[in-house]
Amino acid sequence: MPTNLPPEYFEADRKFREAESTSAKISALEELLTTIPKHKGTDKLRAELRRKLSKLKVEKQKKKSTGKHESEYHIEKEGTGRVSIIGSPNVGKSSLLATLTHATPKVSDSPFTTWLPLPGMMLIEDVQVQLIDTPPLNREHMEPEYFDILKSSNLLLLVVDLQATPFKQLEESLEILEEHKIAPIQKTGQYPEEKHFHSVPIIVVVNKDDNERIDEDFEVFDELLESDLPLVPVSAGNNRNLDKLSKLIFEKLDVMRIYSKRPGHDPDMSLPFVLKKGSTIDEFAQKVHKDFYQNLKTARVWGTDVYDGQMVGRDHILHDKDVVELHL
Ligand SMILES: Nc1nc2c(ncn2[C@@H]2O[C@H](COP(=O)(O)OP(=O)(O)OP(=O)(O)O)[C@@H](O)[C@H]2O)c(=O)[nH]1
Ligand SMILES: [Mg+2]
Repeated sequence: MPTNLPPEYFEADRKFREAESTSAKISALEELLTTIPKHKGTDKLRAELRRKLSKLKVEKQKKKSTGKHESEYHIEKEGTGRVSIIGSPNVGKSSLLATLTHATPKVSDSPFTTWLPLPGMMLIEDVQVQLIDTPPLNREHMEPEYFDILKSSNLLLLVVDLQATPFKQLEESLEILEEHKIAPIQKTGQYPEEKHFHSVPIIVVVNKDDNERIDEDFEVFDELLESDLPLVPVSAGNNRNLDKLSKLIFEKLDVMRIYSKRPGHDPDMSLPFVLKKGSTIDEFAQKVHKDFYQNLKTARVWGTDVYDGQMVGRDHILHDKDVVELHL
């Protein structure tokens, strides 16, 4: 790789590698090409990127003409994690998506309003999370692809309605999931191992806890339920406890944010690299650029369990909000 590439190149390169959809990859690659100075030393790199670009454009064209992704259940992954909102009819799933994202799902008093999944992006601190509203869980009309969305999710928000029949709704929802071999990760031990359940973390969102008077109903629900699953009371209608829910979502995604710093510069605090909790310098370097990964000599870290700018090795375990400077 040419050594005299400007900082914008690395920023654009990272956007490209984080892009999930073909269209996002194409626009990131086009931007990346504009950041490379035109001279002999960059000829090879520019040619390689142009080849990649035309391959992606052909891919996009093919998808269009074969209609491979026409299914309305096909939703491209975006952001750091995918969180699906599920539950019985009318519990407030779509209302929750509407309050937490810019998406505008249809909300109504009558059950079975939502027929297709709808995504929205939710910003939790500085991390973008994909939230998907789904049709109500029931036994009559469920598309098999519905369960594929759940299985591709990093977390499920199982919504119940505190003002209706929350016990029954929770029980039924978990039963339907079980019938489709999906088990809460928190309860994996309680499901037969040989049946190969797909396990996914679940948060039970107890919706329509609109005011202090109803808080008591939540307390009773919580006490009687004695569940291993984390519960959070919210009101999508009155915007209650949404911060608490966001925090819990972030926690359950099990990720951490790492900010990169170039030697002699301030750290870039605008856009974190998002890594699985417990990742090391090695894994961070891999995410930043393959050159760093291959040629890394040392790294300096500011943050948890280190003194400012401490030199660390490849196997140093990072923590949420650490700042890292990689040295080749
Ligand atoms: N009181 C109260 N009503 C709510 C709250 N959240 C949603 N609702 C109402 O509950 C009804 C159902 O809301 P939706 O968001 O459409 O519910 P849903 O789970 O998406 O329904 P389906 O798509 O039919 O499964 C609507 O009348 C909402 O206005 C809440 O926090 N408090
Ligand atoms: Mg709905």
